Formats: sequence, structure tokens, C-alpha cells
Amino acid sequence: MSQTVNDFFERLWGQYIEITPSAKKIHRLLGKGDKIINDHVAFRTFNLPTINLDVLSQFFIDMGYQEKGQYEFKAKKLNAKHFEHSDYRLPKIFISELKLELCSEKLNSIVNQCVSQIENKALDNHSFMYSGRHWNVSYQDYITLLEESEYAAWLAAFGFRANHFTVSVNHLVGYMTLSEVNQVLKDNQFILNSAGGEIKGSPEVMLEQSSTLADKCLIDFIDLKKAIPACFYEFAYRYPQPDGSLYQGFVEASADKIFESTHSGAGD
Ligand code: OOG
Ligand code: NI
Repeated sequence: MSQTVNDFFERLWGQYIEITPSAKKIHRLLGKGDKIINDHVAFRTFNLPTINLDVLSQFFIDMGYQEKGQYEFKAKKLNAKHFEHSDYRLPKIFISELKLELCSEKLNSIVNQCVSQIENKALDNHSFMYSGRHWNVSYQDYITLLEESEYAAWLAAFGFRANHFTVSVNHLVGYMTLSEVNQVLKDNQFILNSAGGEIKGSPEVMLEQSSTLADKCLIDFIDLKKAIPACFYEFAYRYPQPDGSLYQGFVEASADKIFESTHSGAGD
């Protein structure tokens, strides 16, 4: 794999673990110091012309990725696509976008205020994907967004970065199943997202997924500092298709629950 692509994912990972300390610990726990193959990395955006799904996709197409699947999450008002690279060591890319035309005027006005602060030149380079937040936002606006769309609130607070990395359990040395991985995580006091059950999916849909609940991160809002759910870590196990190759798509019903890994956990 090229130095540029390698460097991209290293920087993306570096930015991700800064606010996801549990991912760093789990990476060490599961990988025992060896390299871990990632199944995919997920990104979130708004469907505004300057930063929509197609605009962000271009960074990955330029890195040699190809579009493979399209998804729709009606209740969450999201579209998504996934991209694959011919080098299996490179993660698939999952990008979703919030359909703002289906959201309230209030949400649109907060989002537009944020996005209008992105300088054009920030979009010249794929480093945009780990450029974080280009704006200041108040906790009040964060809460207003949260009431309508957890996705919009997360994006306003964290900006552009990996929402999660995903360990490929198929390539993980020493583990045969996703439930073995989940057990080790729980034995080590990590908290799993139990929305829709700890394991989302099944052999029938050829994909099983689990994820941690997002770590909390102290965010510097305009009006105050507050710890809110940041990023999570995901684990995926893929089943072989009739031709023997592993299924590479995503499962909408499971993804719908994975999105909820950035919701505030019970007891908050
Ligand atoms: C993406 C959720 C979907 C998956 O693996 O199904 C997903 C997100 O939370 O932004 O990553
Ligand atoms: Ni995922």
C-alpha cells in the first residue's frame, strides 16, 4: 500500500485514539502488539454541497477506492455508501450524510452557521477527513440539535474525524468468534452497546457486529465545558458467500443500531 494511504490511516487513527482511549487499550488487548486489520472506518457528514457524501467520497476514490454499496436509514434521515479497496489490508470506508431538507429550520440554521466557517482550502486535501471541528458551537445549540438528531449533534461537536474504527475479527489472531471477543471485552470492564442485542446481525445476513459505547470526551463549547459521548470501537465478523469469499456489504438493520453507540448510556 502506498506511503500516502498508509500515512492517511495512521493520522486518522492517531486523531481517533486521542478522544477514544478505550480503543487504544482494546487495540493492545486484542492485538497483543501485532497489527490489527480493520474491517472498516466510518465517517459522518451533512448533505450540504461543499461537504456532502459525494465530495468526501472523492478523497477515497483518489486513494484507489471504489463505490460498492448504498444504504438508506429513513428514521434517522441518513443516506450512506460504502467503498472498498483492492488491497484487503485497507479498511472499507462507510460514509453517511444527514438529509437536511428533512430536518427543521432551526437545525438547518445551526448547521449552516457551523459549516459556513469551513475555509475552502481545507477541502483541497484528504487531511480534511481528520480536520475535526472548523467552528465554535454552544452547548445550548448542541442540546437543540440533540433533541432532533443525535447524529447532527455529534457532528457539530466533533467535526470531521473517524466516528469509529472496526476490528476485523476474521483476521484477528487467537479469536474464532465475535462472542469470544465480546467476552474478553466484558471481562476487562469495557461496556458494549446493547441496543438491538450485543451482537447485531447473524450468519443468515452474513455479518455480525458489536461495538463499545462511545467514550465520553470533555468538549469546549462556547458557553461551558461538558463531557459528551465521542467515538466508539466496533468489531465485525463476516461469513463466506456461496463462492467462498467473505460477504463485504453492510446490513441496514444492524447499522441502524450501531449508529446508536454514540447515544448517552443509561444512567446519564
Ligand atoms: C455508522 C454506523 C453504521 C456499521 O458498521 O454498520 C456502521 C455511524 O455510526 O456513523 O458503521
Ligand atoms: Ni461500523
